Parts: sequence; structure tokens; C-alpha cells
Amino acid sequence: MHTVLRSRTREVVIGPDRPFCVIGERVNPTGRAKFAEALRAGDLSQVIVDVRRQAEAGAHVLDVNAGVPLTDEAELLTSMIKITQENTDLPLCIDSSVVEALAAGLAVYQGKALVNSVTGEDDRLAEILPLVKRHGAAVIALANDETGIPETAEQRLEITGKIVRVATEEYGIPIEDIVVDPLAMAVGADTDAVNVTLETIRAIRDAYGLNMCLGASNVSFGLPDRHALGSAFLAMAAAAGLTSAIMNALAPECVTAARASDLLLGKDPWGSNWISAYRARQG
Ligand code: THG
Repeated sequence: MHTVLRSRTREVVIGPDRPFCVIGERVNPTGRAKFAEALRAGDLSQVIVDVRRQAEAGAHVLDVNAGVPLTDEAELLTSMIKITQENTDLPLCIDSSVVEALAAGLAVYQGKALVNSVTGEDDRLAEILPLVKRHGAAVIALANDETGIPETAEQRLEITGKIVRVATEEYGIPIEDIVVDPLAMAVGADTDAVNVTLETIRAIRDAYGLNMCLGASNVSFGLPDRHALGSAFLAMAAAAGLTSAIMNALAPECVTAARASDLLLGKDPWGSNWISAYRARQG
């Protein structure tokens, strides 16, 4: 199962036989008051900084989120996508819960984007999947619906099945263009949260073989030493079948955990990526 993403000039393939795909999360004002304030004022200079840093740190794809309260999200998101594509050739993941913003973002995006995201809710499927189809994009399918975030892997698998059925049968979206988000929650709020996520990852891999992507930083919210938790989680999730994550590409521990998982899981023949990344760090 290969999910192909493209910018104007570069192609990235997500798949179980490929290196774990690092989707950089930093072009996102959530929890960053100064960044949000600058964006509100029309100052996009920090976007350029975060784009360059994440690309240098080894991100394969960049998530772009324009969630600043009290702004025209469609307009801000299109500006952020344009400036991002002027500063990197990495493909983008267009992150918004506002349908108009996703539509506007897809209209200016050059290449094949990853739309983030659709849920199993009927109205969301009906609004977002036609956009995905029209633009030939790929889409992240969140395993939740109108009843909220299911507490069991079985329920998350069931919602995944619904989204797969509707996207492929009603909209003709290729199954490989569906990337499932098995949902990562804060382990500090629920001791069992990561167990449920890992069980969901294994279930989706075994039932559908689909690519998967989740917000890895969610796991460590509210806890100290976030990167240590993030790196341990990424290694476990990769072993369970996760093939990509929206994650902090500026945390070397986390990126290294993804690269180590590739080698340990047989996806980096002869350790050539591992060794060349090490050599690059030595200068
Ligand atoms: N699934 C999907 N998309 C997602 C998420 C997901 N997109 C948004 C989010 N979750 C993933 N992105 C982030 C971005 C930043 C942080 C966490 C997840 C984060 N930021 C710091 C904080 O809030 O503490 C910012 C602080 C700072 O750096 O100054 O943790 O789950 N499909």
C-alpha cells in the first residue's frame, strides 16, 4: 500500500516498506501565542523559519495549520501554503477543520496534497470527500464520528471501515489515498490511552493494510520530558504498523527514534540511512 504525495517537483511515498514518514508539525500556531499574534498581523516570517528548520531536520512532509482564532482561516491558510511552497519542495499536509479553508488551500496548492482531515460523520464526509476527489488529493481519515472519540479499538476500526467504504464506493477515491488516523491521546490524562492507540494501529494494519498517521505530540501533552515520551511512543507505534506521524521534526530524539525504528524493523537495508544521518551530524 503506497500513498504518493507530491509538491511541484518532489514525490514522497508513504508505505509499510518505506522509511517512516516524518510530517513536521511546527507550522501551526496552536499553543504559540506570539506566532499566532504575528500571523494575525499578517507577518509570515516565522513560517519561513519553521519551514527551513524542519526541512533541514529531515522532515519529509510539512503540516500547515492556520488555526488562529478570529481570523479568516481560508485566507490565512492560502497565504501560509503559498509562502511554504516558495521556501521548500516538500509536499504538504493541509490541516484545518474548516471546509472552506481546505477548499481554498487545495485551490492554491501545487502538487498532490494530504488533506487533514475527514471524520466518519456523514456531513463531514459529504463536504470533504468531493474536494479530495476533485483535486486528486490523499486524505487523513480520523477514526471518530458524531458519537465522539471511541474508547475501544473495535469502534475505531468500525468507523475506519465506514470511511473506507464511502470514500472508495461513493466517491471513487483510491484506497491507497486514505491514510487513517487511529487517534493518539494524552497518556497523562488516561493511563490506557496509548494501549488503545497501539491496538487500533495493529487492527487497521491487519484488516486493511492502510497507511496511518497520527499526532504523536498529543501523547506527551502536560508531562515533563516530552521528547523522551515521544520517541518511545514512536518506536512502539512504528512496530505496531504506524507508517507516518505529524510530529516535532525539531526534536532530534523523535526524528532519531523514527530512523532507528526503520533500521530495527528491516526498512533500512544495511543501515545505510542510519549511518549517513549519523555522518551528516558529525559534519
Ligand atoms: N491528528 C491529525 N492532525 C493533527 C493532530 C492529530 N493536527 C494538529 C495536531 N494533532 C498535531 N500538531 C501539533 C502541533 C503542535 C503541538 C502538538 C501537535 C504542540 N505544540 C506545543 C504545545 O502546545 O505545547 C507548542 C508550544 C511551543 O512549541 O511553543 O505540542 O492528532 N490528523
